[in-house]
Amino acid sequence: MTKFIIAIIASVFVVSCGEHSDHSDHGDHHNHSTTNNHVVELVQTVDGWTLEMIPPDADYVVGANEFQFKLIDPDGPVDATEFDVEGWMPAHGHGTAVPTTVETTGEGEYTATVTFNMGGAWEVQVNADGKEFVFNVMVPM
Ligand SMILES: [Cu+2]
Repeated sequence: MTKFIIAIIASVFVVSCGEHSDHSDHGDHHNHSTTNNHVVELVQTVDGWTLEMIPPDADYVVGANEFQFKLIDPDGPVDATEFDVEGWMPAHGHGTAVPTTVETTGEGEYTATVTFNMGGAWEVQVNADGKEFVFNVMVPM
């Protein structure tokens, strides 16, 4: 007997920005990285500084989300004097209700807790000594 194994790889990118479908059921709940597949450049370079954003292992949630960041320049890790992280929802023109906390763990590494207060398309904006990075994230409704 010969078995044929057919692998179907479906890449589905659903972009529903600006549209608010109000599903109250949670039948489509995934444990892993549904939203993290909405990638998005997780590594960005601005003026010679490269910032990598490491999102939480699980899906983004309405509530607290922990992000890790690694900042380097051509010489290695950069400990910025100022490392500011903000959540911003462009469609509605608002930030987070709860201020974002940032911890510098040294060696160019930072941890930020961003508390999204609603589902939808958000930006995680990072200002590292005046260099501005923007990462797009999709928080499930
Ligand atoms: Cu909003």
